[in-house]
This record gives sequence, C-alpha cells and structure tokens, in this order.
Amino acid sequence: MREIRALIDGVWHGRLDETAAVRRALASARGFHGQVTADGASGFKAEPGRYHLYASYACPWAHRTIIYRKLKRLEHVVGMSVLHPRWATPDGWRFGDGDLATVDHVAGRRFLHEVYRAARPDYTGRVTVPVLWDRGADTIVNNDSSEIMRMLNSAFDEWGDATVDFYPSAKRADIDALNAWLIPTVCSGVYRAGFATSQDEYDRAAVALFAALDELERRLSRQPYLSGERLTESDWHLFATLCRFDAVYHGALRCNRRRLVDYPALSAYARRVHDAPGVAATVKLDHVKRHYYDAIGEIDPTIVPLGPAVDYTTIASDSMHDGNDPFLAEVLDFHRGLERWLKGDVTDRDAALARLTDALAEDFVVVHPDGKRDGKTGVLRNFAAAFGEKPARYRLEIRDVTLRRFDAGFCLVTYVESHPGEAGRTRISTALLRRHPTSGLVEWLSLQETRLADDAMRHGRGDSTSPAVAWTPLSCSIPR
Ligand SMILES: N[C@@H](CCC(=O)N[C@@H](CS)C(=O)NCC(=O)O)C(=O)O
Repeated sequence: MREIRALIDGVWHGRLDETAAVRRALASARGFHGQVTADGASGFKAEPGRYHLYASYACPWAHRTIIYRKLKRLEHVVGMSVLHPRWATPDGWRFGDGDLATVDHVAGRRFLHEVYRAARPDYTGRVTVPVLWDRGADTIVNNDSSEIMRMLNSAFDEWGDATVDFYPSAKRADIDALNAWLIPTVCSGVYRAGFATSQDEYDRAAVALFAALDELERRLSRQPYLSGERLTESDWHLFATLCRFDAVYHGALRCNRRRLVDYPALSAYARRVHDAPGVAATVKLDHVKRHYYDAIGEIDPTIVPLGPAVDYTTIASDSMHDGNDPFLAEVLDFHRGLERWLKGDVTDRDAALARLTDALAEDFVVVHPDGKRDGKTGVLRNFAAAFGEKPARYRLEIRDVTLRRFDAGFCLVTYVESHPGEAGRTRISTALLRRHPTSGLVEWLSLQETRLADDAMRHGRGDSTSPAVAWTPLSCSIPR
C-alpha cells in the first residue's frame, strides 16, 4: 500500500498508509479559502508586507503563484519563502538555507506542516504548497493556487503593476470555460496518469491527456496564446505544466506517448511564454527534477506506459536531402560504383572484384522476385557472369533522393534509379544504412529495390511491376 504524508486531526504523519479511510478523510479536507481583497471586506485587507507566500519552484501549482508575484511586480509587497524540493521524506516539505531552499522568513519554522498546524491546530489534510500566510492574523489565508493567482492578479494593484491583468473582465467567461477543461485534463492529468494505482486509471488519464495536447496543438497553431492575442490566466496554468513536461512528466510520470518537442506549435508556444520578461527566472528545472524523481517511490512500477509513439519520419530534423550531404554522397557513390562494376565498366576486372568482395564484408542474402535466395558467393558469381553483358554506353541516373536520419546514426535513403535506354531497369531503392560507430564504415543494413515500369515513372505513377527484391542484411564498406 502506498505511503503518504498528511496531518490528521492536527497530528503529523510522515508515513501514513493510504487506506480507503485515509483517502476519504483527505478528500473531505476543507483547506483554506480566505480572500485577500483591496478593501478588506473579506477580513484580509491587501497591505504591503502583510502577506507571505510559501512556495516551491518544483511544484507547478506553486510555480503559477511565483510567476504572478514576479510579473505583477509584487516581490517587495508579498514576501516569499522557498521549500526544499526533496519532499518524499517523513518530514514532507521543509525549509532550509542552501541553494535550493530558504529559511522560513516568517517564524523560522522547520517544516511546512508546522505552518499548517499553527494556522489550524486540528487540521486534517495534505500539507501542500503554495500557501498564502497572513503575518497580521498569524494564519493561512489560502492554500489553493488558482485562488491565490486571482488575488495576486488584482488585490495588490495599489503597489504592483496594475497594467498587467491576466483575468480581464471581457475574457473571464472564456478563461473559466477553458480552465474547467484544461486543469483537470492536462495540469492534473499528468498526476492522475503518473500516480495512478491501476492500469485502467493510468490509461484513461494518459489517453485523455494526449488527446487534450493534440487539441491544444491545433489551437496554438492558429493563435499565439490560449485566449487569442494576449497572455491570460489559462496560459499560466498550461505553461507550468508544459515547462515540466519533457524534464519530468514524460519520464518520471510516464506521460510518454509524445514529448513536448514533438508538438511543433505547443513547443513554440512554450518558448514564447518562457520568453515573456521575467518568466525564465522562475523556471528552475534543478528543483523540478529533484522533486519528481524523489517522488518516484509513489509510482506503481507495474503500470505500462502508453508510449513512446515514435514516428521516425517526423522526428528527423533533416528529413529531406539538401544535395550536399557528405554521407549521402558517399552512399550514392557506392551505388554508382556497384552499378559500374556490374556493367563491367571497369578496366581491371580482378581488382574490381576484389574490392567488391572486400566491400561486402559480411554475409548477406538476396531474395529474388521468384523467391529464390542467393548468399554472398552466389551474388558474386552472378555479378561476375554479368560482366559479359556490358552495354555499349553505360548510363545511370539517380534522382528524387530523400534521406531520413534517425537516432543512433541510422539513415533511410530512397531514390529512383534509372538506366536510360534500358527498358525495365527503373527501380526505387530503399536502403537502411548507418556509419559504424567504431570502424567508421557505412554499413548497408538492408536494401530493398522495387522495379518500376519506365513509362509509369515518366508519367509520375510509381506503380510497381514486380515484387520487391530485398537484400537483407547487407553489410559492407564503401569502396573509395
Ligand atoms: N490544490 C492545490 C494543489 C497543490 C499541490 O498538490 N501541491 C503539491 C506539490 S506539486 C504538494 O504540495 N503536495 C504535497 C502532498 O500532497 O503531500 C493547489 O492548486 O494549490
């Protein structure tokens, strides 16, 4: 059974079995929902120096409030103490005084659960960040990030930047509607997937999460921000999730069908938001990684993740051949050399044969259209026999070349090869190659050739007139 940390009736439990009864007790926890307002009618009047934010750079919920404090220029109005990202200890969130945490600037407490108990001695609930503390009343005003964001957005405008408004009245209905879908599906969705306690629970959360990311990709390829031309509250909800996605959600929380970088519009959007003045300083991936990999013990190790769904044709950054690729030039050179050799267009027959024997370093099998197979010896014998068929004038054209590069140095090369004047000799060749990491030789791992009717190619139709001839595996160096 999973162990969690929580306060139950004011008693701190650093290692608590998450029984059904514990789940029920925590689900009914009320939390803190006081409101700071400019006029103080709520009992919490906005004043400089009175309120204090307890936050963590690791936590996306707290990150949103840190961004607001920064972008609304409230750093001198609302204080802040930073909790240490290592959280999966029996103490839960704790203060510190090193690189990754600060002391508790309000009361010098050591742990966040002490802050909660100071506010409500019989508190029941998880001890979470962010927390907005009232120094005047010595209590927690609020521990809900969405509500704290709204307060920071407008209650302190007398001292902060009143021109910055992430919840403009004209857009409120849109923002609320968007948040109602975005927060549970995406922002909490990564947690529902990551901390699922059954495969079914994980599958549902992860499928919904990636469907939502697909939808967001479509939306953000049409407009710069979620609500149109301007940054609004919903963007901060989304950004805090996206900037963690590839660093931790993809790996630690198994949200791995795709990475953020696999979504062109979403990743351009994340960079755009990140580049807004002040934001970059709030993104601290060292805190983020420390925190999530610390929590990994809470993740069910038996859950099988959805992904990765790697589409090798789309991750290639240089998928189309630009005409100057040295690797490709080497590959095509070899192909031309082989063809020349086949056609007997060489002066020293024995040297050419020796070079080819060297080149075809490992054994391989050629499967002919009729299903007959040839090993290396047979192929060389056929090649040698072909010497007698040397045409009057040897010509070879290679065109429509594409090169796709994959991870670990693998490349897929396709090209149309034709021999003008020789009917039935037009072929599409598809070769899987790589440069051997230690020998540096280009290895032909497999070659598949599909013969085409010459007139079909001339008319742009790539109809195959014969089954593929597959050579596999074929490993050889490229003769110079
Ligand atoms: N509803 C809260 C959720 C905050 C939250 O879940 N914070 C996490 C860190 S990312 C936390 O402090 N978890 C501690 C725990 O659950 O024990 C909010 O939006 O402010």
